[in-house]
Amino acid sequence: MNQHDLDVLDEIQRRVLWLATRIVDAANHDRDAGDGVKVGGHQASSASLVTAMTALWFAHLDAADRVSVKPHASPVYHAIQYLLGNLDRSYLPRLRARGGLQSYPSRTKDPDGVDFSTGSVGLGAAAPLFAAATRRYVDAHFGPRPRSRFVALIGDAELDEGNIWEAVADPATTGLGNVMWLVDFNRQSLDRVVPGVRINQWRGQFEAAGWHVVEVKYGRRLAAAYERPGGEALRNWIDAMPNEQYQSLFGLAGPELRLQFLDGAPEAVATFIADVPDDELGPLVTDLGGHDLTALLDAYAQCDAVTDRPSVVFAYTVKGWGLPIAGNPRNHSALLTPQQVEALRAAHGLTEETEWDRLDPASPAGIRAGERREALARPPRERALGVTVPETTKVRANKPISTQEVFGRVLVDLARDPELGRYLVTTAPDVATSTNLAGFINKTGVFAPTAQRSWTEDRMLRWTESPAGQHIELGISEMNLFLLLGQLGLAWDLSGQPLLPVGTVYDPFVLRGLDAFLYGTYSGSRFVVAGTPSGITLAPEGGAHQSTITASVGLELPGVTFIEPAYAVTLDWLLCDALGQVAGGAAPSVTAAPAEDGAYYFRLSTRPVDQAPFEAARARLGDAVLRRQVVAGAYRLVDAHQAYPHLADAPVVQLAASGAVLPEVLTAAAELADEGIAAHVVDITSLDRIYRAWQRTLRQGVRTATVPSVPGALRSAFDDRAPVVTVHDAASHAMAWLGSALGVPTVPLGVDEFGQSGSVAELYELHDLLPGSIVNAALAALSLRR
Ligand SMILES: Cc1ncc(C[n+]2csc(CCOP(=O)(O)OP(=O)(O)O)c2C)c(N)n1
Ligand SMILES: [Mg+2]
Repeated sequence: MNQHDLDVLDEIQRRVLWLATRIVDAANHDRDAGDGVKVGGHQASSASLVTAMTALWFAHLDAADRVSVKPHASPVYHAIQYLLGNLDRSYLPRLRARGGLQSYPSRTKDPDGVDFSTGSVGLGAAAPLFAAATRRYVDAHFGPRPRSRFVALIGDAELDEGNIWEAVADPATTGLGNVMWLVDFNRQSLDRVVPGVRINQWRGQFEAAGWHVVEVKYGRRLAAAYERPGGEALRNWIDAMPNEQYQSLFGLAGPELRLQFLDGAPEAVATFIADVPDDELGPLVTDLGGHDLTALLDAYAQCDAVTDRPSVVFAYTVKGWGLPIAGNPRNHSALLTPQQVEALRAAHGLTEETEWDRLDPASPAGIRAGERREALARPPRERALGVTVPETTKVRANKPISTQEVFGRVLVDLARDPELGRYLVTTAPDVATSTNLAGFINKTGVFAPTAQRSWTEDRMLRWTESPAGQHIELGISEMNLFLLLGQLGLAWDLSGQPLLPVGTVYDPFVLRGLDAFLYGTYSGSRFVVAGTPSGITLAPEGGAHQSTITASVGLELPGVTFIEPAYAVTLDWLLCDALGQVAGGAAPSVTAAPAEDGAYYFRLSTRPVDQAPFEAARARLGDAVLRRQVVAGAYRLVDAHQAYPHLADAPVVQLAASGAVLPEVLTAAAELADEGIAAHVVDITSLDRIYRAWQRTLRQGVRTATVPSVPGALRSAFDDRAPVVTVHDAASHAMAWLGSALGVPTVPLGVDEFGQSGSVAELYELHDLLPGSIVNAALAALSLRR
């Protein structure tokens, strides 16, 4: 790049630094919400990345590239989008304001085309890696897209997060030559200067995982000094100096700085810098490569040249670069004072009238911005998959069968659909076979970028690895599972190809990947995940494998629809409906609610369950009505008055349950009938949907000051006068709200302690889930009537 172009970029980066700083300043000093809560923002963290980001957007990226921006650099991103002309000026004073710019980059809420949401440190680094893995899959199956580079701009302390190393280590992410991570190596985290010199350890870790590592350590001034006779000593000393000592230099000047710099240094260093005047010493020894445009552009080019593995650039930077708080160990959340902002404004040649201006379109910098805006413009992407997911598959169950087994069979059946099957992609963290994906894998094969020879013959499981495979196998990392699912579910946007992603995981370990699960759904991703097996019903497996709080998690997660079917046909209908929603509403969904956006979490079991009671309900209600109710979240499996006409005037109780415990509930209903009590049995297929239906009517009532009605999803399955017993192989709390919704006494039964090994019957006894306990709970519920 010639000097003229460098000068133009330098002018742009100075404006970016000003705008990013002022955006945070305005949020804190130009607005007053009057609630006493600090607004905050990160001027120092932003300044640290100004040079690297200016170089990317104004000299390196293409329209097809996708970038994840470190959470605390969101002001820099918005400043750049503003200068490019992609963000309206009215947003600039509205960082952290409602409807304004989000504190951290958000795909779904920011107005200027954020590629990856970030905020929970570590996840934003890994996301582009899995997006690149997704692209590799998409290219292999649907033909190559225009080449994209997947870039992550990450803080150095983010490397402390374990999920980073899980992502780097997984074979599914190896060899991705279109990935570049840029580590903003400012040697500071939130609280402190990162102790010691970590770079060598990190370099080793990346290289061991097969990554290409680049260091951008020195700026031009330092590099030139090293070339002078004796410069070697200076270089060795700066390289060896602990971070803490180096950082302490930023606050110093003059002889004081010289003294601190030389503390512990060999004589040769003192001699070498003896002729550097005091006022030049600071700028010299703090001249780092992460603020040198040429050094950075050169590093980016080096990464482009390495196409067979991911690259990571360690860019040495200054936290607070160009600001009076530069390098201060306490600068993470520090804000410039209004006086400091004023001085900065003047130093950048701006006034209060011109401070928010874009670059003059007639100036070289403005012309550059205009050219880059055009070069980076993206074509619109199609979100929906143009296929129809059937309402039901051909899977039949004539004998007792578990939901986990049905899940596997439904997937195999859908994979046979010539139109739909090719969009299905499954993934699991080393639990594909134990979660019943073997049938799907036998049918479609395992994905590998190049065909792999199979060394063993297994007639039960054909583990054929090739670019045509539709299952992506991961190592045991539930974080990676949810990160990959999240990116597969965004392939429509980031890779121009909608997919139907399906993941499986042991239900207890959903919690292990929970932050990445949240990350995916917060980013607006759509996928299906099955947590299986679940609860204490996987009895002999014991307490370490028994999930009890996952139902509550599924119920409460925004952007996730939690589904827990008990019978084969209900699972078939619900899974087809969910995939239809993922496909983009192409399925004739029967949910009364507006189209759902997000993920579908199926909590399943390995317990074989007799299907006859469901067939009886089906005969009674008919498929059309029944399917609508099943998908809406609840249906009456047994209507006591129809099953036992002689109990027409008997006391009525309702037993509500989800999943594996339904056989005990049915037995309890029969025993209650023997005692002269009419017990309806309600199978709750989606606790989440009926909860939301209830909430919707309540909120409607609250907002319009009207009397809320009982929502349809509840009315068709429940009696709003009879007391309720809820029965769940999960924490009793998850269903306990039903009594409130219906306005009746409720006795919630569930698992509120850690489990242990045993048979299903033994454990159900231990946790009061056997029919006898359910009968007693029903009597208790009846006695609570007023
Ligand atoms: C998972 C998570 N834990 C903690 C935080 C709070 N936090 C925000 S930034 C930060 C330090 C980040 O340091 P670094 O990555 O080096 O960023 P920079 O120095 O560039 O600001 C911490 C602990 C967070 N955002 N996410
Ligand atoms: Mg840092």
